[in-house]
Amino acid sequence: MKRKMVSVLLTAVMAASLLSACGGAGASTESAPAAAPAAEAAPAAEAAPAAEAAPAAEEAGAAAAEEATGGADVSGKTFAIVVKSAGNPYFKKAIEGFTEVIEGNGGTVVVKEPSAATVDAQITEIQSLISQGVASISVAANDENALQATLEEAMAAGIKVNCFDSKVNADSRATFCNQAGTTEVGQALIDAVLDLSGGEGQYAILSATSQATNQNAWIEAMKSIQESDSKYANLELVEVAYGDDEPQKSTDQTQALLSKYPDLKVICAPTTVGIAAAAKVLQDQKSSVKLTGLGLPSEMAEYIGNDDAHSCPYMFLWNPSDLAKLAAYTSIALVKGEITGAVGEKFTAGEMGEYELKDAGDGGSELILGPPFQFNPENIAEWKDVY
Ligand code: RAM
Repeated sequence: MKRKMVSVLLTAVMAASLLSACGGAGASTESAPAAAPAAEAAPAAEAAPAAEAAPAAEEAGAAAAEEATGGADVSGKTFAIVVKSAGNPYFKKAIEGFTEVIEGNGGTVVVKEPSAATVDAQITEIQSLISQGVASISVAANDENALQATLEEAMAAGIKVNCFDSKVNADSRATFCNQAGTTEVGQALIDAVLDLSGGEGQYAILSATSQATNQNAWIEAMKSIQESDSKYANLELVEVAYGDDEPQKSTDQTQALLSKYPDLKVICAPTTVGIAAAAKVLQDQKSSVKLTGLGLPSEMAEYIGNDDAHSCPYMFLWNPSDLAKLAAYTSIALVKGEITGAVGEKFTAGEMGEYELKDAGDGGSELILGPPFQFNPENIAEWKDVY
């Protein structure tokens, strides 16, 4: 009951901002005000436990709490989150968001952070979760197909499986919590390359691992958009390099790109680890090569600017904490049997509002958090302390 009351108060504080920040899949990449309140509402969650000292309000709020959370109390159940790899600040934020929702609704969280961003490391972690008999697994996949046998074994054992950030194939999951439309991300990135190159010339992509489903999907989207419109005809993609979401390897790959391609104009890094490493190399070397991609504002603030002293004029991302909150609510809905993962099903993701499972185009379903958000010199100061 107390937990439900906490949820009611949280809902009251956060509902309006979160609804607009997370439910607006149709908004543009310029929707700065929509995303800001979601992250700024986070401190309210820390204040919430004070509400547990208000037993009188508890009774009155119980029914409303049940309604507001979709009846999300999952006391006694264990929810696992499996990230791509340990030490990535993006996933630290995701784990925080996931934990806040699960523990806020009475559940227990198990966090698995493989030492490297490999599928083998994830298989080992998932096998241990199957032995442990968790209720649910949310995974950011290091490979689209290679987790299938292990995740099918988990589902056969009654464990609800969903993915977030980076998906597995449709047979290996109930549903996928996607951060943003794949084409939308690809469009934002190729348009940024076109803009920063001045409309022509060489660009390179610095990716994460060669098997990462999300990076590969965004790169494919960039390539197909480039091929489909003559306005991109004078751009030349010279190489896709892989830094494996390791800072040192990403640094080495950036340096190699600079020496291999003296005429390079732009590097696009659709990975927070890669873009941070590339930014340091370019800015330290006072390189004229411009950088864009997907980055954490906290790591990229010192590199964002419109002058020669800064390597990155602008970049994109979404709130990784909100993405994992959505994965947590999705896990709860699956465990409680409110959804099965079929296209068209709807559920209430707590204070984030109602979500509908959409066709992911791969034979399975997905939920989309919202549009990619652009960070630039005008708004980076506001965001650098948020995530
Ligand atoms: C890295 C990871 C993650 C991706 C972000 C943009 O942190 O590769 O999967 O979503 O970058």
